[in-house]
Amino acid sequence: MKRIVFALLIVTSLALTACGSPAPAATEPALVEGPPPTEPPTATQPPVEPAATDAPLATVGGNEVVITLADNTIEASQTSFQAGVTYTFVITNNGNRLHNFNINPPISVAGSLDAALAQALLVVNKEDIEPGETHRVDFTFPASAVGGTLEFSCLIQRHYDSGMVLAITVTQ
Ligand SMILES: [Cu+2]
Repeated sequence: MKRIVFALLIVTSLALTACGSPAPAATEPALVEGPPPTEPPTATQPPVEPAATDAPLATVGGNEVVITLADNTIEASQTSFQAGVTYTFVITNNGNRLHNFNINPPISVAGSLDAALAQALLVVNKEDIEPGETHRVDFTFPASAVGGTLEFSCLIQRHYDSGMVLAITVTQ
């Protein structure tokens, strides 16, 4: 008997809920409808499969890192990276002076500017990014870079000292 009462209560509450909610948007005029379709149905056409190739998918237009050098600043569109992923560095010298671009341990860690340059993972010489020029280079952080102390920099001492340095992080 209790079961029946309980079931009746549920049915009653469901009915009340249904009655309590007005039908949605029934009064809206149908002005947003497009013109009636004139195309014949195309459901019989087979779906177009993408061409199968051996090329990796992530190498075209992906993973671009924009680096902007000026006198004497360095900016990057991102400073966190993943080991094993190929990034395309797009480096522009917007300054009036020559700058180089490096991915290197800090001078304070390496011990000297020459040591930082010698231990750099990537070096783009100043001749490759003269004022107004843009240089593109692909680079993949090795697993050994994970957790290391690294930075983007211009390794010209006066430029480095005046702020052409940007700490980065590399994760697995
Ligand atoms: Cu510089």
